Amino acid sequence: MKKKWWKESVIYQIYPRSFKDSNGDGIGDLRGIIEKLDYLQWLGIDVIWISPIFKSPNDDNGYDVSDYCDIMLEFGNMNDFDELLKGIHQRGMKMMLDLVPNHSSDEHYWFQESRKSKDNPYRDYYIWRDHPPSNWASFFSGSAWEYDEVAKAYYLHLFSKKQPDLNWENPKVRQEIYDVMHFWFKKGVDGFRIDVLPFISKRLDFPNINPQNFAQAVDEVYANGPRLHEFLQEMYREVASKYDVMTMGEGIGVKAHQALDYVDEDRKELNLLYHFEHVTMNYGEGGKYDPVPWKLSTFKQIFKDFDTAVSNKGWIALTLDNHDFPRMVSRFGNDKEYRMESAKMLAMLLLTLRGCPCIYQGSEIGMTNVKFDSLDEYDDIEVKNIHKEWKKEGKNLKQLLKAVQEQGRDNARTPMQWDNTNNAGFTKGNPWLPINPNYTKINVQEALEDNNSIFYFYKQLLQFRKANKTLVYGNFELFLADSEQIFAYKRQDDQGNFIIILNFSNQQFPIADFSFLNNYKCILSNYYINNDILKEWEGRVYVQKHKH
Ligand code: ISL
Ligand code: CA
Repeated sequence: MKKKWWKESVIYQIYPRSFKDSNGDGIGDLRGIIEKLDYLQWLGIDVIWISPIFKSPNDDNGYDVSDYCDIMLEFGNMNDFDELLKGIHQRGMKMMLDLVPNHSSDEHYWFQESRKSKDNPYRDYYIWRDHPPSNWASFFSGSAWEYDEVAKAYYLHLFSKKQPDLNWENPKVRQEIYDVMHFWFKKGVDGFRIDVLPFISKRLDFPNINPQNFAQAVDEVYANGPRLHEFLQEMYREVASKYDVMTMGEGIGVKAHQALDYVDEDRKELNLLYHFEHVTMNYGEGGKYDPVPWKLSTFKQIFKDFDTAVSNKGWIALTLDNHDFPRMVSRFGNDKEYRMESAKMLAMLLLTLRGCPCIYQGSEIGMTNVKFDSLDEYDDIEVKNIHKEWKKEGKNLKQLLKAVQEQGRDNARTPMQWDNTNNAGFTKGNPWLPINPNYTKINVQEALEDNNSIFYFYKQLLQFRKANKTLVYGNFELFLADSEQIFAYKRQDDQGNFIIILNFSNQQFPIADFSFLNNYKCILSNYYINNDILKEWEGRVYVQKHKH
């Protein structure tokens, strides 16, 4: 297995709007991030991935870019950016930006021109049709085809109406995006996370989808289009190959058997695939806001399948949550009686699997989901649109509120909880989204003062992973695949041999007859006591005793 700096990296994701506000306008910003760089260095992460910071009208909080080479007004300016990048590098860390190549904002100059007339040079930058050629649906409710009064035609938008899809068939569009990448790489940026990458190549026959099964439409119609890999190879050739950088594609709609095509070292496309089937595995028939219970066996199988798929030839990213999903401790742990234990146990999972772990801001202090009392309090465009839709259709809004509380994206977007002063020390003004009321107990200051905190457990695990490269490069072997309570696996190479066992439940579990633990000793746990009973949400790392 080839060794690379990016394979050994642990990534920390910042959602800048919610990280730290430096000027009291209630919105996090670049200078806020600068204030917290020592904190991130102290935690021990390697790469900071920052969700989009580019100029944007914020219909989808920056995932609608109106100028790819300028900074969002609310976040600061290019001087702030340069200082931030320098500050990150000075501390031995790297910076990964978030590229959104599938769509721009409708306020982007390209779209403003494009809609003007059929012979405008920018017309073909987007996907226009005289009539909607299909029933494609948008992620954010309604049709994916929108009539534009100015253009007198329909344009495609897989996300909001203010996020028209770019036309990657047009070589000029591809060149524009490559130029953007060059612009930031020349400044010294170390990589890109690439938003909804599997969507950039469209099926031009626009086949109708089954409106009852959106997930299927995503996997089988929207993602992995016919020219996708051609575009990725071009992107590598034209841009990434010229720098020492990392590229991480958000793998929406990518199944395990397709994963290697994205990251096979010989194919020269991407470095990492950010897969996330396990965070959408609880979508029910009605999709995201119709959740069904999830099973540990399925969860484990997904990790196993992706690991097996890329094995020694490619690399993946590892995630348990991000700005689009509920908080990991609320979702996969127990954020009530066992918040501390389960948050630590999940950290152990994240930091001992093969791939690049992505820690989402706040996970390192065990931040939890939030419950707003009414749908009107939610800010997310996805919720606003589905709320409108359900209202119009006279559907049960109480049920929707419950689903949004459980599944909504704002769970992860409430501001970072720094201390127990007003507004959790996030802002001196009015926060753009309410603070989770549990900030008085769950905050960074508290965590730093408590030796036993989730924060210090992350720090310890990060050091442990650095010191034991087996946890980076070693093979992964799953035990007890069918267990709905225990996640156990081995990590192994010629440098070492580890077994990790994690109890995903509120019940204790006897492990005396786990024969695979013979000749192994426990070297790390989220509990103090160590015997033949795994405690509730206990996680342990075992190491092989010296061979005799
Ligand atoms: O949260 C989701 C919708 O229910 C996800 O499926 C999400 O849309 C998907 O992961 C793509 O997300 C990315 O692109 C979106 C943006 O809204 C998300 O924040 C971003 O992570 C459009 O740019
Ligand atoms: Ca601000």
